[in-house]
Amino acid sequence: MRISILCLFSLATLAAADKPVEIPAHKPSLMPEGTKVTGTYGTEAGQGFENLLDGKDDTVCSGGPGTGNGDVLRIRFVFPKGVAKVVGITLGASDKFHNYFPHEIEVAADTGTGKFDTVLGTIRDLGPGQKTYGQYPLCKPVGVKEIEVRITKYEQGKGVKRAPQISDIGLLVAR
Ligand SMILES: [Ca+2]
Repeated sequence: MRISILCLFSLATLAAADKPVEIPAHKPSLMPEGTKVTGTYGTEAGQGFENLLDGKDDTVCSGGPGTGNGDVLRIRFVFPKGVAKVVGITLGASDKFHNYFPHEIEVAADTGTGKFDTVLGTIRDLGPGQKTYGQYPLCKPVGVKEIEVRITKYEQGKGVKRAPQISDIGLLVAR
């Protein structure tokens, strides 16, 4: 038992350290129909978490005043049936005015344990506007029930501190 726990820990450590892993050919995918999205911070009116799901860059999710207080910010996606062969995520653009944008995002999954205890990987060197936009393969294919996007480092802006703006979050799945 002790050995298997150590093995799990080692795998998580490897993923978090961004060691090279063989990631098969993949394609971007919107979050499945019926996905429920919530976050640990408040959003501006009309710019809520649901705007992350529509595949459109002109609908954005923006934090309310004071939400960018330095804490790790979490956005959770609960899938109606689970999704097979996930290898990463896609991100839309961030704040084009260079005020509120992510630097680093960790992606964790619930693979059926009921906890977000599988770290798929960490995305570094994000930034304002199009610098955050892109496809981010992270891991070997894994089946997931839920995803937690953790914004671990971010620009808080000057004056009013806000959680980073993001226009969309999708999945990357193996072909
Ligand atoms: Ca959107």
